[in-house]
Amino acid sequence: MSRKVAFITGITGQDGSYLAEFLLSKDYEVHGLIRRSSTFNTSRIDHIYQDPHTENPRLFLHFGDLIDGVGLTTLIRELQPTEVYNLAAQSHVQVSFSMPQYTGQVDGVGVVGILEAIRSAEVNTRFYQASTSELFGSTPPPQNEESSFRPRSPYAAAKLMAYWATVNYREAYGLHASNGILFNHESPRRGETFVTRKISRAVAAIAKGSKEKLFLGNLESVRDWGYAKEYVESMWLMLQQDSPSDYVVATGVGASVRDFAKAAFSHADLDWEEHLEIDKKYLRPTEVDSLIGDPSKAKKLLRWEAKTKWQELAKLMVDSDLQSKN
Ligand code: NAP
Ligand code: F7E
Repeated sequence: MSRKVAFITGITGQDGSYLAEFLLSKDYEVHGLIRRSSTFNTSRIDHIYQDPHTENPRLFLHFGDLIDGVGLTTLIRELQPTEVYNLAAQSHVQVSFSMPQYTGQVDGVGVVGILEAIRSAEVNTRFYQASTSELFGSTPPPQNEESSFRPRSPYAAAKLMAYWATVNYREAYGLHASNGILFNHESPRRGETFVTRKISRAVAAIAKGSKEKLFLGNLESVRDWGYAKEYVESMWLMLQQDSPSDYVVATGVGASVRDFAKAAFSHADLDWEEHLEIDKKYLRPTEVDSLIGDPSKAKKLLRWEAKTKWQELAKLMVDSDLQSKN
């Protein structure tokens, strides 16, 4: 049987944790890059981590950082992964306006660093880059692989560099490198400051009586929200294709932030207008008004299709936060 060794950056994040679970279920040996932190930062993967001293451990964690190219080169040379999934990023769009240079270093230059690490380590591997619908920015929907990129944030500008670096390593060096242009995907593991999780947590807290109000910014923006657990399979499918390519991954359905909030409040039998207020501090200097993906290519070539639509997603996230003790 051929070796199946995956290296995942961003394994402690939402997508990294689902992808690690998925690859372990497919009998991969999984290696993840984690950042040194003064507190534990592995809560999303603790349930799949086994003590490396037990018999046949298949998940291994390594300290590193996307901006430490030397460390990445050493690690990649040592591990000889057959698949590399680059999911690490400063992934918060609003935060990128406060930390534009850092976001550029991690999300843009850092990706060149990992591509260069693969090249200089002379490892025979396939590469997945976590690209994003944010690349489309002000281009009106529906957006597909041919739509123009018009980034509207430092985050999107950095991801644009990473997108083209990935394409360039494919063309220049024949690397099996693919961009997954994923539209927003959410889950009970979504970071607490992204809008869907902020809503589901607040709805649960209000239902339990421990909170009164939810403060949000722009309620008009439209997003194509899918379920993260399903989206990680599309990443794997891209690397199983004979040829590398770039794919839009989306549900094809859009809803506004207001729609999502209304659905979440109504699932807990709460009146959204009573609890939702606007706080201008959550408005961004430039906004992306509407992202709705056209996932026809992924459906045709990867035979991948989103199953969970945003209404169901809102319910499952509220249910999970209602059950949670935090
Ligand atoms: P996330 O939950 O914010 O996870 C980000 C991961 O990157 C975490 O493991 C984080 O580590 C790690 N990280 C951050 N900076 C790093 C650095 N300098 N070096 C090494 N690791 C670093 O993000 P996600 O939602 O899972 O998204 C995964 C990827 O897909 C990201 O690249 C994101 O930009 C992209 N994306 C996400 C979506 C979406 O809707 N979720 C859509 C399109 C693209 P810590 O745990 O230590 O912070
Ligand atoms: O905002 C609006 C906000 O932060 C969604 C990342 O995973 O998906 C994500 O980026 C919308 C925006 O996600 C609040 O202005 C209103 O229009 O949940 P978000 P995002 O910016 O779409 C893309 C595809 C990525 O690649 C990114 O990594 O909701 N909004 N009020 C708010 N957003 C937040 N966070 N907080 C609010 O209070």
